[in-house]
Amino acid sequence: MHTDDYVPYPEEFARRYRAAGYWRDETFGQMLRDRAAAHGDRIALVSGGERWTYRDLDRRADRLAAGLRRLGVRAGDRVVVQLPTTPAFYEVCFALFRLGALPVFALPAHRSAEIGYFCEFTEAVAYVIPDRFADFDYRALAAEVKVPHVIVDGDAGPYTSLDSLRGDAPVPLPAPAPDDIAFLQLSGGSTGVPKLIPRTHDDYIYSFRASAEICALSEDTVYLCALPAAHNFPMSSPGVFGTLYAGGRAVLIPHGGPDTAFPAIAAEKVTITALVPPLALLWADAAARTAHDLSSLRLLQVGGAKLSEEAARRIGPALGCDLQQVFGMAEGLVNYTRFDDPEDTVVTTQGRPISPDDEILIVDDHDRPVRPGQTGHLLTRGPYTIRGYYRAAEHNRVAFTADGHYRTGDLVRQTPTGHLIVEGRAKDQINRGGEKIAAEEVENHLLAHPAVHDASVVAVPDTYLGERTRAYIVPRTPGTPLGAKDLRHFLRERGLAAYKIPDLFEFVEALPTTAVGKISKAGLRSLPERT
Ligand code: OOB
Repeated sequence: MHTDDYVPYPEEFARRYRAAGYWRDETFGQMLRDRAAAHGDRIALVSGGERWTYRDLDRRADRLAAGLRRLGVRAGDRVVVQLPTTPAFYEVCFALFRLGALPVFALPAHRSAEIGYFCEFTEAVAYVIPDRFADFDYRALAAEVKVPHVIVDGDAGPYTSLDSLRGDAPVPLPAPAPDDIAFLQLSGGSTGVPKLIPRTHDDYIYSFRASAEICALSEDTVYLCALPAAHNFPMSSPGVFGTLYAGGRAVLIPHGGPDTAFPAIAAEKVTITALVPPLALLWADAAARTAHDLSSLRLLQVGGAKLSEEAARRIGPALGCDLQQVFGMAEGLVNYTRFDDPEDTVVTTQGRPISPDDEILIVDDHDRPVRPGQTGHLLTRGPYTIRGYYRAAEHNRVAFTADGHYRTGDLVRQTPTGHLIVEGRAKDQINRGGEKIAAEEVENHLLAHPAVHDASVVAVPDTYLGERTRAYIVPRTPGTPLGAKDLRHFLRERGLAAYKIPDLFEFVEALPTTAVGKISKAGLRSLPERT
């Protein structure tokens, strides 16, 4: 890949991370090869009636890599992958990893606005989709996107079927280097267009290997992937990749609701899973009424958004297992509460970093360290935190400090034990039950409506989701009949993912401004709700 595309770790840091044993020259392709050699007959992935052993997954990855190569996919190429949580998701990942091509991880909820952007921005050579998922036909979405190849898991219609690429005999392929970029992950972001996160084999494998150790994963682990597979949390914290690293078994389900998850836990004797807070609360309530045996569950990880202390105290006992809080980000840094933490620490903090070499700085608005225990902006640098976004030189100058610390946009304080407590957020983002929405992205789409003069999008508290989205709209001509319904329809027509469409709309004559004339989001957040 072109070196202008990403910011490599400085050589002195890379040397240090290797010397410390974090980076062990492992690659995804070799990792799967080694696991298949060590326990080829053990089950790696379970989904509905399908059960793939480590050997199945290894062979399938080889064959699909050969098929993709025949199609023209080469090392360094980008391929947008928008698959639900199925074995095919991992088959495609490992095939691309073996080729040295880069998956660009899209979420099933993304629509033409996001997918069109990913394909164009990364100059993707292919786009991989299911035929249908959750009452949506992804082939219709593909028709709106410009990309050389569309590959469909299932009924391909006019496109290339994944099946047609699965029959090739494996071909020898040059292995990617451990410090090569392995894939592009999506940032929650706070900018007009989503930013992409380049992760290397070295850094990512370290993050889930160390996570697997912290969570005590082993060959006996049965991990339930209840969140969308493409999300960083169920992918690597320790997630499905950490489970495969440990030789365990991953159970894949299409949705994380109790109706789907509880039978899967009972049938497969699931030992660990990861949830966002609203889902964890739903499970805790449903557990009281379920006939399914959940007693195999030992650890419930909750992260992606702030879990209240009250909820944290309730969840473990309700599900009869340990709770672990996880505060992570696709850019890198992940914090966990530990098994030997006192209960108060587990319910009141969001954990401490994975690595002794995760550098944590908590600073004021002028980048000066705050006093110990005070709240400030979290900056971080370390062996699995990126040094820059993909093809974003300009944005990188504001998102990173001159010496390479990532500005997380989170407001935190640190306890004397090194645990972090998330106190809020400085970035202009809505965290809707773990799904991140950049206010500016939604505002730009709203401003494209001919009858909208101005628009501002803010988070408002919500008892179930934690936060939801409210849009303030200044119509172009006061009194024009412009309603929430029109704007929702307009955003859907523009191909915006449903979770980004504001929950509430307020029509106002003007937006409050700050002393220097900028729109005051704080002013908007404090306005009383009228609808
Ligand atoms: C995870 O990753 P992203 O990239 O979707 O979102 C990262 C952001 C953080 O900067 C923070 O604002 C928020 O999500 N967040 C939390 C949190 N975990 C994430 N805020 C409060 N409490 C928490 N426990 O969300 C993610 C990635 C890996 C593991 C877990 C979560």
